[in-house]
Amino acid sequence: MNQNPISPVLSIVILGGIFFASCGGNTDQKDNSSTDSSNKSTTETISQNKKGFSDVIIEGTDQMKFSLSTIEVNAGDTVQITFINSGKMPKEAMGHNWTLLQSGVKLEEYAVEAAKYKDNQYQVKGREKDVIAFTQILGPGEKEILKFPAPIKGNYKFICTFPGHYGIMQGDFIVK
Ligand SMILES: [Cu+2]
Repeated sequence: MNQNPISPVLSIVILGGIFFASCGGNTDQKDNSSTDSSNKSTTETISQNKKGFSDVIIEGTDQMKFSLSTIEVNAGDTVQITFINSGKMPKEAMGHNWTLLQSGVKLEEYAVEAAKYKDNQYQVKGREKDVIAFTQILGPGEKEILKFPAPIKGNYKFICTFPGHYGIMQGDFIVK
């Protein structure tokens, strides 16, 4: 098996995450028993931590659903997607990923083709340019953080490419 382009992208993403985490400027976290920022469940809107940064938490569930149907970010932002499989079902039966398609890519066409690529995280080999960012297929309780620059202004689609999921597991990713 050759090294496909997935690895460098994810490496950058993960390194970016570490970089950001280590540079976090929050110093007043102690002695605050009622910190609700970390356990707030984000179900409908994204939280904008600070200018230029979009922090998005999204879950995939055993009901084959994403917890968000729309994600809005600002052009020029660094986007951080924390994707969590919050279900309990086995990965083989109810695995999920979060995949952001390039604009103009036909969602159904891509998803149907992607279902043939189990050995490639259900991403189509040779169509890497059609995908802006994606997580691995996650099993129950697993989490992955992506970080990438927001694409240019426009409307995009995010989907789960696990076979049979895209019909329900899809949403709008809007760059304003
Ligand atoms: Cu799924």
